[in-house]
Amino acid sequence: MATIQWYPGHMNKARNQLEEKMGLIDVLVEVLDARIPQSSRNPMIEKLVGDKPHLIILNKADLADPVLTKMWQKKFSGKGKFVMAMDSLHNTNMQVLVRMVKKAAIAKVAKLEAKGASNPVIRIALAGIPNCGKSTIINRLVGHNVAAVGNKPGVTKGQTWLKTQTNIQILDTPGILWPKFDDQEVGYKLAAFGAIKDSIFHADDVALFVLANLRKYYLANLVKFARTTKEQLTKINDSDLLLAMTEVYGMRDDYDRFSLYFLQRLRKGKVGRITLDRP
Ligand SMILES: Nc1nc2c(ncn2[C@@H]2O[C@H](COP(=O)(O)OP(=O)(O)OP(=O)(O)O)[C@@H](O)[C@H]2O)c(=O)[nH]1
Ligand SMILES: [Mg+2]
Repeated sequence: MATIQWYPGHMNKARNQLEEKMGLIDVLVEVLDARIPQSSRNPMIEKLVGDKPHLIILNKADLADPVLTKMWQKKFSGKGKFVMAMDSLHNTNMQVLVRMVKKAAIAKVAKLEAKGASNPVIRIALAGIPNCGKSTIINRLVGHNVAAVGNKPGVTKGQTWLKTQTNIQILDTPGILWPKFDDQEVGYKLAAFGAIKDSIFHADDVALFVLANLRKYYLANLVKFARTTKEQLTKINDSDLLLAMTEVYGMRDDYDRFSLYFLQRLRKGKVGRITLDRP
C-alpha cells in the first residue's frame, strides 16, 4: 500500500488559527463524513475542544448506510457530546441543528443571562476534514449563500465569522487533516470520499482498496455497478476486476481514467449508500 498523506502548510495554519479562536467559541461543531465517521475524525479536534460543548454532525447521511449511521450516532454520544446525522445538501430546514446548538450552549447562555444579557450571542465554529460539507451547513444556517462551496477539498481558504437570523454567530474554517495517519486505511478512505486532493494519490490504488471493501460488505452494489454476476466475481481478483470494469465502461485499458471515474461515481452515491467504517 503506497502511503497517502496530505498536510500542507495552510492546514497547519488553519489549525493554529482555530486554536487561537477557541477562547471565543461556545460550541465546537465537528462535521464528519457519515460514510467514514471514524476516519473523518481529526484527532486534533478532540484536543482543541477540551471541556467545551462538542456537537458532532454526521453529514452526507443521504450517501451513507443508514443502519451504520444509527450505530455511529449511538457510539459517539456521551458526556458533553451532542450528535446528529444530516443531509445538508437536500435539507434546508436547520431547526433541529439550531435547537441542538442552543441545548449545547445552555450553560453559557444561563451564565450570561444571570449577568443581565437578554438573548445573548452564541458563537460556534464548524471544523472538520476538507469537503465534508461545513460551508454547505453554514449557508443553510444563514439562509443564503455566504460561504463558498465546491465539490473538491480545500474550497474554504480562511476563517470568517458569519451572522445568522438567530443569535448564533458562526466561524467557517478550512478543512483540516492531521500530520500523520496512524492507520494507512484512513488515508485511503479519506481519498476515496474526496477529502484529499486527487493529484496526491494514485486513483487505481484507492479504487482497488474500495473494490476490496465493496466485495466484503456491499457485494450486491458491486455486482450491479460492475455489470456482472456474483458467480463471475468469485472467479476474478480485484486487479482483473478493475480492468474488466474499465472495459465494460468503454475505456479500453485506461484503468487510471476509469479509477478516477469510479471514485467520482462512488462519491456521488452512484454505487449505493456506502459506509466504509464499522463501529
Ligand atoms: N449528498 C450530499 N452532498 C453534500 C452534503 N453536504 C455537502 N455536500 C456537497 O459536498 C461538497 C463539499 O461541500 P462544502 O460545503 O464546500 O464542504 P467544506 O467542508 O466546506 O469543504 P472545504 O472548504 O474544502 O473544507 C459540495 O459539492 C456540496 O454540495 C450532504 O449532506 N449530502
Ligand atoms: Mg468550506
